[in-house]
Amino acid sequence: MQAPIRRGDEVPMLRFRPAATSDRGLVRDNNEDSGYASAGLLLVADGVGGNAAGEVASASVAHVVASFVLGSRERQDPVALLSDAVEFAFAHLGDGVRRDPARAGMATTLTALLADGDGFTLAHVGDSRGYLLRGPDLCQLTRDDTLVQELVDEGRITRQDIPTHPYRSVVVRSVTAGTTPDVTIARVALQPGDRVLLCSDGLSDFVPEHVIGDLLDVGTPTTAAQRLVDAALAAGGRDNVTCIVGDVDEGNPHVRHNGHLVGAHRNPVNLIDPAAALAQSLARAATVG
Ligand SMILES: [Mn+2]
Repeated sequence: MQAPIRRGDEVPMLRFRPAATSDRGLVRDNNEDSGYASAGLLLVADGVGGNAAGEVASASVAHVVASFVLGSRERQDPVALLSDAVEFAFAHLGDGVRRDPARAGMATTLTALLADGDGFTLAHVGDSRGYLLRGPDLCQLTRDDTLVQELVDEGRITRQDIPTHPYRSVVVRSVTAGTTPDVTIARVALQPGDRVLLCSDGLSDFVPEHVIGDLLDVGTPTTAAQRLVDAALAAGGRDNVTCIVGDVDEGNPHVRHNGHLVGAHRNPVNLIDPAAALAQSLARAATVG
């Protein structure tokens, strides 16, 4: 990776030119993915759980993280901001289960990329993915929290075995009500001209990586996100699919607008308690230096 970008008088702030597209797909009855894209935050969440709880998990976690970022002040520690957001999101899912026990076991992946003006911070848990396209080269920023990835790491299977492995869909970590989330948070060095993609497994399970790279390399963030979703649908659309694309660009990421909401996140009925999430984010911003 590159050396971290330092902010000084001569170093401009960096932000995203964001785009977001989500589709229910051709087989599923509802869309349990949620997405968010703004100048300061890109996010994808893929929920699971019966009785519409998958929608509630992904939408509520997306809302909590976006609220914490929108409510934060400049120059707050981005690692602390994201870890506090994830911790509250997990507690918030617990509240959601107490309000409706039919939601027990609901969970979601989370992949979020924050631009704070000085640089970029990634938070990741589950099997959604982050990719970086720099020039012609596509690299994966995230490591899948899946059983098959662990088997690859242990040398027991190869990457080529993953698409046909019987346990390929087993996710070993996620943001689950009632468990402590084991989330990876790391600084990521990005530079102007980079393009990043956050996607749910509805893309990466069905569209080969070299095709993802080719489609990501063309057009605006909006057209690239739409073409990637279209490719997942053309491959059968067997899962909900969400693609969040951001071009890294000079500018201020601390813009107070709502950004693009897609998937389950678009429907307020999926949020456990939007007022509680906002109040918690403002209370945090008031107390954190
Ligand atoms: Mn999925």
